[in-house]
Amino acid sequence: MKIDQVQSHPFADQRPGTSGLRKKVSAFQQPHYLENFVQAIFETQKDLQGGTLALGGDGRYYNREAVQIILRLAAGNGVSRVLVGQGGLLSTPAASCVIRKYAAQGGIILSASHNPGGPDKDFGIKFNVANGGPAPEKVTQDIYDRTLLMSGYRQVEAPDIDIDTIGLNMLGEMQVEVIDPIVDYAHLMREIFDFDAIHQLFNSGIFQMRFDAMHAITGPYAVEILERMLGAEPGTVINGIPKEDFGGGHPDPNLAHAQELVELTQGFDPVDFAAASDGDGDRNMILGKNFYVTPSDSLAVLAANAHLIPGYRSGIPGIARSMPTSQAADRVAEKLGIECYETPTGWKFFGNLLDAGKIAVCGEESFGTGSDHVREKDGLWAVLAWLNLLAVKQQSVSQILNDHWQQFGRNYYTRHDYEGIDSNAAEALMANLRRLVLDIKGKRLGRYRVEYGDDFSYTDPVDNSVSANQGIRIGLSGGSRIVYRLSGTGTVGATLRIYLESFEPDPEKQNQETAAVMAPLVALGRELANVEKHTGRTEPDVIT
Ligand code: VG1
Ligand code: CO
Repeated sequence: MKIDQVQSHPFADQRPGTSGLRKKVSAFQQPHYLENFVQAIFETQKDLQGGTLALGGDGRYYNREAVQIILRLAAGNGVSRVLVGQGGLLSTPAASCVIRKYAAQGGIILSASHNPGGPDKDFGIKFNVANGGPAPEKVTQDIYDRTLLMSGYRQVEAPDIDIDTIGLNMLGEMQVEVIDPIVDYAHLMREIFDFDAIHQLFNSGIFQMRFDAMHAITGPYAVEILERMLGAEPGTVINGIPKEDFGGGHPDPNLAHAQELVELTQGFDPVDFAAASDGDGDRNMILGKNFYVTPSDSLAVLAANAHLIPGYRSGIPGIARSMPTSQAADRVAEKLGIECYETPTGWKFFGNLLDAGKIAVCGEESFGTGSDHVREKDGLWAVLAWLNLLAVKQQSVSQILNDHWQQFGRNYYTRHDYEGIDSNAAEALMANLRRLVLDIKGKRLGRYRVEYGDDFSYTDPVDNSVSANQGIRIGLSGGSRIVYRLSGTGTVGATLRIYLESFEPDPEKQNQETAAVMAPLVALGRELANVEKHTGRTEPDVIT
């Protein structure tokens, strides 16, 4: 089969962010744009030559076209086998599972995660390495550096492959194996969790659940696992058919964007348990009857109770949380006598810790929880972990949380996002904060004393790589904290995130409204950063 050498020119804006390269669909549709980036992957990741690549995406607009483009490039660059999810689909955690199970040398995941999809919305591409996890910074830097030198790419000249039928195809010398995107992942879940106990819970007649797939990738996975394998009643999964534009919404499982689900946990005859996942299936939101579990608390609860789940029966060696995630997990680690690592935002920083066996459970405040079963955060894994706990403990979600807080104390938590602000203004705000924290230690701020202030720098304990400038931390007396960082996943302007937490050891005070408890700290956070002066905004766009 003929291999074309196509001439192109470099694009200056292909630096991957927190989780891959994300741009408007129109950017990816520019001639050579996707091709250049993928060529840079093949040229820098030499193991893929003669190796196996996993390929799939969250089904958003442009997914199918991108799959065909990447297949032609893979064949042009000497990849010997590509495992493609049927329909071009693979959730992010399923892609990680497939890479590991079939010992692929890497994977390409097409997704902009929780960002909206459609012709004028967002698209994205992520490269995962052989451990199944997001490429570490060294790899994304190599890829980016290569994109700046790109002068052409190699692709086979061939018609589209049928990606809708399971089976083996040839593209030139390269095997294209269209695989069931669900089955390997579902098997892995069955190995980890007590499916019998969860099955009984669903059959008890007194337990009702809804899972909101938000018109995104987890629909088919959740129908298979929850309804078919575990016997949840049909209709348990809502918005379960993936759409290219996610039904016009943000496939972002939080209180702002999963309103329909939240309502099912409230009012007359609320369900006992509800959960949602995002565009590519790696995020989760956990709700009980009239109850919202913050992702930071969810991580802490799962870590504290991991031994009740068959896959973690013998205990966990350690926990990790991203820096802005609340310190609830630290308290659990302390009681268990294990280490809790604080890493920069983004799942790629957990990879080394997981590979080295230093941790088994990890999470982020941004609705991400996962474990050493794959190397991505995993929405359905978190849902099954909660179901397993509910089945074993025979308690409600709110009882589990209240018990947890009594034992460990409660870390009230909230995050305020200011979206689409001017990039220069955002940079100026952060620069000011960087100066401010230089001598902030020991100062009094309202009722708090500052215990430390810095721009977070992380030294990976496994390979000693250093990641600096990962966000401003201000640690306050009594376990409170304010954290500032700019998002690395947006596609328009800048997004400022302010993360706030406040510790409450007194069980009598652990059932207050989060907004009321956090109000003084929120005000302090805004003042310190001069948010209004820099951005003109008085209120955040999203509060989670
Ligand atoms: C956000 C979250 C981060 C998460 C990342 C990818 O990044 O804060 O915790 O890992 O999204 O999640 P940022 O840079 O915008 O704050 V996903 O579900 O988009 O793959
Ligand atoms: Co995601």
